[in-house]
Amino acid sequence: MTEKERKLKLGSAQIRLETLKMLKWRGYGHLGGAMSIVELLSVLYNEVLKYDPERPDWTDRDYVVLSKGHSGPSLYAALALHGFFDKEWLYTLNEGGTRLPSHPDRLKTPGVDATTGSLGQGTSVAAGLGMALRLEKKASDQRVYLIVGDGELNEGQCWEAFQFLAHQKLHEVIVIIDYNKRQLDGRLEDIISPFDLKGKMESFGFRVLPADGKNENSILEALTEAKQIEDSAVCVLLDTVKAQGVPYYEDKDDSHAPKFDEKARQALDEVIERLEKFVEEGGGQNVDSSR
Ligand SMILES: Cc1ncc(C[n+]2csc(CCOP(=O)(O)OP(=O)(O)O)c2C)c(N)n1
Ligand SMILES: [Mg+2]
Repeated sequence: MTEKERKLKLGSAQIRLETLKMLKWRGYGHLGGAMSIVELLSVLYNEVLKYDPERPDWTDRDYVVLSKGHSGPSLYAALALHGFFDKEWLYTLNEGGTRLPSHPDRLKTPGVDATTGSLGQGTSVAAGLGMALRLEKKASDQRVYLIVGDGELNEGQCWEAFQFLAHQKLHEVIVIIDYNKRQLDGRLEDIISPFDLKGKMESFGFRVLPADGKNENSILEALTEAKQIEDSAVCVLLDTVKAQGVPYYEDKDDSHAPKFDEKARQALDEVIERLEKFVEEGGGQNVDSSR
């Protein structure tokens, strides 16, 4: 394992750990969709994004639009771990007066670039941010990373925004689809089939880069390639599992926003214990720090 791989795996473990501790403390929450973007968040915040936690409104930063806003908890864990605010804030999730509402609010939380939660809307916000970057002719390596759910794609607004991105060849926005094959109350195939998602995005004019959303290297490779594309709209299609990393909930129908009973709490404790050990050990052995 290279030093970079170790750092990214450790980052994923930390984000998953902090998110699960927070949700377990709360007693319920959007576990499934928060878990399927953990590896993505680790790659973004450890390796890809340009940001400064001391200046969350720095205009030269990269932007993150979590359009599937219900996955706020893992974004909050990533932001806390990367210095935007104190980890203690995590234990105010969803409380009256909190700065961490269940869905992200850019006026409440340092590091949150867009207020989201009403599915579909983040796609248009990201398109606007991307166009603003282009019009302002800012640093050419600046990007907007838009994270969209596969169930969220049921919203027509996504496809309106995608048409705009493709027409404008707005490579300033990197669309990342969390293809976890499930939405709120079941499998996409049983509710509204996405059909061939890759082909669909391509037919809308996108370059589509598939990646394994459970594998940090694969995500990093796809995002690196996505950043090099400048003559087309670009989409990274992440193959993920809803609730990934939490075996008790992986691929279960009720993983979307469970309330934890005794059995679930025990299952969470097992994962938390394993992750704590992994983090204490520094994220794995046999690190080849030369690469
Ligand atoms: C406009 C709108 N309609 C309905 C909802 C309720 N809702 C919240 S999450 C969700 C399912 C989203 O599925 P997906 O995008 O696949 O999310 P993930 O699997 O990543 O959790 C729905 C219907 C909403 N937040 N906004
Ligand atoms: Mg989904």
